[in-house]
Amino acid sequence: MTENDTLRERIAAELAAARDRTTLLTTIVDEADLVRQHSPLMSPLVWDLAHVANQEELWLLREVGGRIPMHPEIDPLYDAFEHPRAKRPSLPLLQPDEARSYGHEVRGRVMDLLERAQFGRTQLTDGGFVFGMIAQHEQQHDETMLATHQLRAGAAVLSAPPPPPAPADAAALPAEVYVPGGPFTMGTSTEPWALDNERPAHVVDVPAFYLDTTPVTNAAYAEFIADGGYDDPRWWTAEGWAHRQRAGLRAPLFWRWEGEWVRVSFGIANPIVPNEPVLHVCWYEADAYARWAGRRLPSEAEWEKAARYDPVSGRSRRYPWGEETPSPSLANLGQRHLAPAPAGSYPAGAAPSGARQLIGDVWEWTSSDFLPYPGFVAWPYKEYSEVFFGPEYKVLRGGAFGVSPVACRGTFRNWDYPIRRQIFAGFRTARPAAERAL
Ligand code: AVJ
Ligand code: FE
Repeated sequence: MTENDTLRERIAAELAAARDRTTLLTTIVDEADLVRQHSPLMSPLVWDLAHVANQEELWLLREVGGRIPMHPEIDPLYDAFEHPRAKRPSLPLLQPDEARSYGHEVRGRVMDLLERAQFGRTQLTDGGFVFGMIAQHEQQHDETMLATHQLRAGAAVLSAPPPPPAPADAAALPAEVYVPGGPFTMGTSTEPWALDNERPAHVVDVPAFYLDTTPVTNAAYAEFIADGGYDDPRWWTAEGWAHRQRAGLRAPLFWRWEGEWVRVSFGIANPIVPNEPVLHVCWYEADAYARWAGRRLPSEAEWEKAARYDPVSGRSRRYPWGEETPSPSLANLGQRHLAPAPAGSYPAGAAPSGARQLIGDVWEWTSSDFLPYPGFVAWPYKEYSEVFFGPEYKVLRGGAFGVSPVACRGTFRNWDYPIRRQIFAGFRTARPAAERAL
């Protein structure tokens, strides 16, 4: 097999995996549920269904294949910048069967195109980039649709085996790990499917710090609540406190008090699992918890150094464990499970520092604003990253159980408003290591 054939197979497999997930998430509910808006924060599922097809048509059939638009009149309906999510249900959207056949038709033509594709004739196809971008895009919407499922009221429809129990050494792990100070390489210039905001590779000097070995657990977070953390403005920034008051926050989203804390997960209520990483907290809550704990959130650079820096070689790895693509023994990704694994899971996926679960389980809020790296170039479109850069968005790292491996790596950057809680976000805390004796 030629190198091009190997790439072709990989692309076909990633596109098929994304479509399998999209199909599952959009056939397991009835038509009424597909067109309904389950939360003003989310699009109706039928919008995501046609939007992924429309993006695939735009980038692969039109940009790469030079084809004319299949249905130019629907383009504005599926342009995320034309209509906010809350307004999408009132648009003349394609009906579920129309959206499915549009997606099917686009995919059929893409497979024909892929058959004959010559990679690297243009920057867009070099290394299969734009095909990888479209597979990642569909998987990102599969995660968004999973969040819509979590917000959906009514009987549970999704199910998956629970994550494996914590390994034997989990309870005995040190609370924090040490990450040495000094320069490391952040971002990438070589990862073929890395998106524009992950580029270019650049050196950042990060002073020594300590980082939680695992994400903060439900039990630890419940202590913050029990200690009155939601009622003490000392722990909150001014903006965070104002938001806590306005929004009436008193526990993570989907928690309710029934004499004990109960969490609703994909339509099923259960007492919180003490050693499971906390989920569905906003940045303000994570930041307040950290201050209550006498700590702080890690910066984005600290997070990436903890996840990628190998002190032995002095180089940055693709993933905490090395170069190998994620597998079920390394990380909880890909919607194989519908919950994070217990804190301390995946010892094989640990970083050189000993930190576990940096990839998978829960997105981790960092203290950092979403900003371009030095030398950033918007590519191939400004609306992926550039229009979001600025202090309104905070960066999340590491991916969650709902994230596909194709859309997750040590350099991957996610972002959202600091008030958002419907995403699969948790966090871990850090502290500077200046006091460490040499
Ligand atoms: C990277 C998750 C913030 O959902 O807004 C999907 C991904 N961009 N379609 C988003 C995305 C365009 C994006 N996030
Ligand atoms: Fe999109």
